[in-house]
Amino acid sequence: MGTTAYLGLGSNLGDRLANLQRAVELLAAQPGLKVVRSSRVYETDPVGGPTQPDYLNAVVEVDTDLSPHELLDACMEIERHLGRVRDERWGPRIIDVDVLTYDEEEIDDPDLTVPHPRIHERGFVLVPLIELGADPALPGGKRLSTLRLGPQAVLGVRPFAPPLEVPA
Ligand code: GSY
Repeated sequence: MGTTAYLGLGSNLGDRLANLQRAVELLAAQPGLKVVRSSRVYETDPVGGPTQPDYLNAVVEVDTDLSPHELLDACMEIERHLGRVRDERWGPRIIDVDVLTYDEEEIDDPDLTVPHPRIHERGFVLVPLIELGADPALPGGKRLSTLRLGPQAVLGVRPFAPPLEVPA
């Protein structure tokens, strides 16, 4: 197809693992998008927001012909389909599908910032990206592989389940 992008998936409401798996299936059903592989699933302490349940997080690599904004729209449509209500900013959610990177592109639009501005601060994104051997450029231009991460980077990120199944 065309462009490699990494998407972050998260869920901390309902059947969290089923929500992540369903998101992968819906992504794979999108025209112009192929899910290449998934990281394993991690259980992670919630970062920010109110007191809320632990998350399950994973990162998927996709190969896509969609533009960055078309990809964002597809992610938001999947969130809506799975019943996500965008209410409290850092609050609990059935599903979150974030565009983390889109090839080497830097986009700074009101509705889409790529690379995602908080990748390098979030263990629940860093650890699955490292597992996949992905080395995207981060906000500010540094590569993930050049970061010296302290123990806090992996704190609260626990392997939970094998990689999500990627439909053929
Ligand atoms: O940014 C996505 C939603 N989110 C998460 C998440 O996915 N995982 C963890 N561990 N904490 C989070 N806080 C928010 S908001």
